Amino acid sequence: MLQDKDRIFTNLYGFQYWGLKAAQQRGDWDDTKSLLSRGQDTIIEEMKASGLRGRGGAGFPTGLKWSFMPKESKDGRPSFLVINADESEPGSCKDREIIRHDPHKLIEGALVAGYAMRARAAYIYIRGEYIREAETLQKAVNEAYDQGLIGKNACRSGYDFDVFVHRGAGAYICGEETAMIESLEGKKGQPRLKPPFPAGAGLYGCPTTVNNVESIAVVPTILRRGASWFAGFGREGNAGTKLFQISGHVEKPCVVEEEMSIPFKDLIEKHCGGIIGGWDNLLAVIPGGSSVPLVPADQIMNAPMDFDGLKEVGSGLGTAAVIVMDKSTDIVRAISRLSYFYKHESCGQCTPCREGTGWMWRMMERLRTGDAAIEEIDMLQQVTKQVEGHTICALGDAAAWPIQGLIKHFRPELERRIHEHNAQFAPATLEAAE
Ligand code: L3W
Ligand code: SF4
Repeated sequence: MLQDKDRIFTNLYGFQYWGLKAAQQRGDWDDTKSLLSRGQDTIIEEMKASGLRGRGGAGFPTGLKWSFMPKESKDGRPSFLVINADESEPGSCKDREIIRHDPHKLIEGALVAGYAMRARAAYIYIRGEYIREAETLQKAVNEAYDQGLIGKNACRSGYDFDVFVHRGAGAYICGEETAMIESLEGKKGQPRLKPPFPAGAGLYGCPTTVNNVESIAVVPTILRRGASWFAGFGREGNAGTKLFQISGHVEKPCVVEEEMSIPFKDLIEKHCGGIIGGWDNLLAVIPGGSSVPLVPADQIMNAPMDFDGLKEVGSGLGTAAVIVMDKSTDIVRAISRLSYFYKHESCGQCTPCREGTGWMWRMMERLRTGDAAIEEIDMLQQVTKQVEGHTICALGDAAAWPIQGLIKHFRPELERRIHEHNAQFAPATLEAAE
C-alpha cells in the first residue's frame, strides 16, 4: 500500500493553494529546464521504462504512444499534444481534482511531454460543465506564461511551447480522441475511423498525441524520481500509483491515490471505511467507470485493482472509477439507466450504435418492469453482440458490455421479474380482478 511520501498528488484535497508559488513550494516547476535538457529520446525511453499506461481508460503504454510521433516535421507540419480533460465517464472525477488543486502539475507535464514528442503546442480540452475548473486552469496557464515557464523560450530552454485551454460543450463522445480532434477543429464532435491514428494524422491533419490529464500530470514526478521508482509500484505490466474514485454504497466516498494492484477489499477498507451495512451487504461493483462490466461481490473481493486483475474477473480498470452497489440497489434499473446514457450520447453516425443503443435501452426497460418474454433475455444478448465490435468507436462496446455483465451475473433476477410480472398480470388474475 502507498505511503504518504510516495504520493504524486500531494494537494489532491486542496489543503494548500493551487497557484504557482504554492505549487513551486510543493516541488512543481523545479528546474524543469534540466528535465528538458535530458533530450527527447531519453525522456521517451524513461517513460517507457516507467511502465506508465494511459489513465483515460484504454491503458495504452504512454512512452510507446509518444514514440509514434515523427522525429522530424514533414512538409513543415507541426505536431500537437492534445490533453483529454473531457472527463465524462459516469463515476469518473479524478481529472477534476487534479485541475482544481494541482493544475501546475498538468501544465508542467504538458511542457515536458510536448517537448519529448516535439509538439508545437498543447490543447487542453476540458469538459464544458467544469466551469470553475476551466477558470482555475486558465489562471494557472496565465501564471506560467507570465513567469516564462511556457511560451517563447519556455523555462529558458530555447524551446517555444504554447498551451491553450479549450472548453467542450457537454457531449460525452468528445472524450473519444478523434471526436475531440474534430471538435477542436470547430466541427461536430464525431469519431473518425482509425487508422490513421492521430500520431499519423490528427489535429488539422498534423501528427498528434492525445493523452489523459492524469497521464500527463504524473510525467514530471516520474522523471524527477526515476522510472524505476514508479515501476516499483503495482504488479508487472500494471505499474505505478493511480487515482481511484470510489462512489456509491461505501461509508466514505473519495478520490484517492493508491498503489496499482491493491486488492479491492483493502482499497475500500483503507480509504472508504468499508461497505454500508458491512461486507455481507455488497451486491456488485463496476470497477472502471460505467463502460466496463459489473463484477459480483464474491468475485471482486480479492481482485487486484489493475488492468490485468480486473480483466481476469471479466471487467476492466477503465478510468478506475469504482462504483459500489449494495443489496439495496435495483441492479436492473441501474444498468437500464446506463443504457439510456449511451443511447443519449451516441453521435449517431454508425447504424449499429445509433439503432442498437435505442433497442438495448428499450429492451432493458421492459426487463426492468418485467413486462417481457423470457426469450427476450437471449435476444438482448444477441443485440449486444451485434453492436459490440461493429462500430466506429468504443461507445458501441461501452453500451453493450454493462448489459452483457448484467445478463451473465444476474440472469435469475431478470427471470424473476418476468415471472413475477406475468403472475401478476396473468389472464386468470385479470379476470378475477374484473
Ligand atoms: C498508434 C496504433 N496509436 C492504439 C492509440 C490510440 C489511443 C490509444 C488507445 O478508448 C477506452 C474505451 C472507453 N498506432 C495504435 C495507437 N493507439 N493503437 O492508443 O486506443 P484504444 O483504441 O485502445 O482506446 P480509445 O479509443 O482511446 C478509450 C474506455 O476507455 N473508458 C472510458 C473513458 C472515458 C474517459 C473519461 O471520461 N475521461 O476517459 C472506460 O473504460 O470505453 O474503451 O490514443 O490512438 N497501432
Ligand atoms: Fe458515433 Fe456510436 Fe458510432 Fe461511436 S459507435 S461513432 S458514438 S454512432
